[in-house]
Amino acid sequence: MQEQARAVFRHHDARFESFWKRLQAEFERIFRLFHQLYGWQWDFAWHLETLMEALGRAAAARPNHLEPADHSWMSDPGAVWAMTYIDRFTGDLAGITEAVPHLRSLGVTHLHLMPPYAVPPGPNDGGYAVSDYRLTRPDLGTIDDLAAAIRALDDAGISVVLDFVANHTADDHAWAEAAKQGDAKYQAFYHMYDDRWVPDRYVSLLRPIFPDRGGDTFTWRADVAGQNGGKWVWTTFHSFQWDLDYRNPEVLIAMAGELFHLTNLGAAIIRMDATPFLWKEMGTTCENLDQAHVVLQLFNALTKVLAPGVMFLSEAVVHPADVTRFIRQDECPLGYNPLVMALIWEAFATGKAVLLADALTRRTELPAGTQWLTYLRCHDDIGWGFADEDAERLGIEPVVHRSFLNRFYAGELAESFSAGARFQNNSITGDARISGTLASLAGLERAGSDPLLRDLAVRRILAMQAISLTSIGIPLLYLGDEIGQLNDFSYRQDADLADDNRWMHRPRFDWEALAVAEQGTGPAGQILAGVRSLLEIRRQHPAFGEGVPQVVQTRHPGVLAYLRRARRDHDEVLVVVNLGALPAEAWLALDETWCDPSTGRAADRQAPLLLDPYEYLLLLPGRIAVAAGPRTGAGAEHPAAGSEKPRSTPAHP
Ligand code: OTU
Repeated sequence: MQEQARAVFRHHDARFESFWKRLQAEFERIFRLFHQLYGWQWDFAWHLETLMEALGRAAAARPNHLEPADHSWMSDPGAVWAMTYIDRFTGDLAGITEAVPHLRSLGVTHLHLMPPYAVPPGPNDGGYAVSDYRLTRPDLGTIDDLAAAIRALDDAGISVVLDFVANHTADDHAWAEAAKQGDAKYQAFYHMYDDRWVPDRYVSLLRPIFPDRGGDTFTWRADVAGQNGGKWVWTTFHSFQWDLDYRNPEVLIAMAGELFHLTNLGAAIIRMDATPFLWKEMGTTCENLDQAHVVLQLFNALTKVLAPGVMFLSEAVVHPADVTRFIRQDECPLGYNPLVMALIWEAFATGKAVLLADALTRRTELPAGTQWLTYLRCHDDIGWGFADEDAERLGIEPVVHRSFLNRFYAGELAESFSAGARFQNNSITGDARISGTLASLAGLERAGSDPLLRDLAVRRILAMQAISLTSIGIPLLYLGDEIGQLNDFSYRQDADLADDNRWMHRPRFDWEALAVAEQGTGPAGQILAGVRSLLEIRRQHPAFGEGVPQVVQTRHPGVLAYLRRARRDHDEVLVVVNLGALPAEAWLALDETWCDPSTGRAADRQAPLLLDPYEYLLLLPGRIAVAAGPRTGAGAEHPAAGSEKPRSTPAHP
């Protein structure tokens, strides 16, 4: 076996040796996980062999320049992620390098390029309907351009994040086409049925993810050869996204092959799309099943052999306890934090810190070697994914509260500052999610040209960013938000996009607005300067790279305060944020005095801390004299934001 495998590597003996070593280290795990899923099949051993052969071939084909990465960045406070659609950012892959100066100015270390792979003509869910992982969308460039862009970004110190959409393929993927022709092997790649007998057994327990489609998870496809002139196909998302059936080992092996191929393009991180849905089992909700975790762990073990530096990111937008279960060192060491995201929005709608503070306290702990990605907006909608039981414990009725949040952010309430829209309103359950850009949802759109409202909106945006960038995990920016881009309704003119209002918050990146913002004036300039200085402070403090926040009582329901601490350098920062549009008086339960070294502004339990509307402070332990700290222009409005040098703990005078 070893000699057979060595032959695949031809003359690359050293590379073979290291591959073989990694395989030996992982094989037991691979065997166990594969056996857990398919051990009952008579041809189990043959499938395992096929999988191992694919792995060996991928390892032999892996380009030489891709070295194992080091993962110390995970606790580096300087790690910053950004995400974008290539076409909407720089037009194509070749243009990406032109964006490097802007990315650098934000300190971006990781860039998620939304799916660049081949898609069907017509609607394709922003690339999440993949026709072929080995080809790119022609308007973006070729697959070689993709590899070159990854390499160029890497040379500029920016690691690339690419998607693996494991749950489904597009309905024109070669496998789907073969299934349409009646090829039994490929019909068994998907969940497809001649009549409603099986679908109806499943459907009563399934949650419609895109209820606009009418509440059915299955789609009748007359173009699939079947006894009744078509078949019912399992389509969790859109009718053109066909769910794969991982109970079939051939599916896992085939998708592993695609994963290997895309891993060899050189991405440092693979974003695992829609992880909760990977495995279906009758009599269950078909979300978050144990086998979905096994599939991911198996992909993880295989990738450890192929590309030990590559790391998975889990995209799960479900109950917070289920979200956390995907985040493990041997599964997806990184995971989006949709709970903190949603609760930051909740906190600014209600002007109350209680739910967010509770989540930061109880729901942020993760296993060692893993980390959250914290964000305010991504390309998707905002779902109110807090746990019912958490809300109830705090005296909040969850269904009523979600309904309030939807009305608030859809701009249906008189007191709302938001210009958002409902996404996938479920008329049966009354449930909905929210679309809109950060700036539009946070009030900049509705502010119009009113200087007072504009000022409030900018403050609100920066206060939200302050929490997103300092509360937990690694920060993620949706590019365009750093210059306050507003909703874009041009998608309504494009027939392929018109029925998905998430496109309103996916505007083309406005390079002209960036050039203006660089002058530092206007809302865009203030937002950009504020975000940059928050990121700059973040970089200087190991406290933001590790551990979980410790909430500090403020005796004001609308003031959130938390402490970040690092073992490294005994670094500590206290973050205080006024969530409301009115000045607030907080009394912080602190044992010592904390202060802003640039202004000398101090907080302790002896005196109230007076905060301006949406003001945020980043305070350090100790008291210093007023004139002692550096003060720069950028920091004038938000005092802590200006200091450039790494801060050591200021001494008591
Ligand atoms: C993901 O989101 C992607 O981020 C979306 O852009 C895609 O449309 C979708 O998958 C299909 O590929 O429902 O509203 O628990 O909630 O995977 C967004 C996870 C989504 C799902 C999530 C999904």
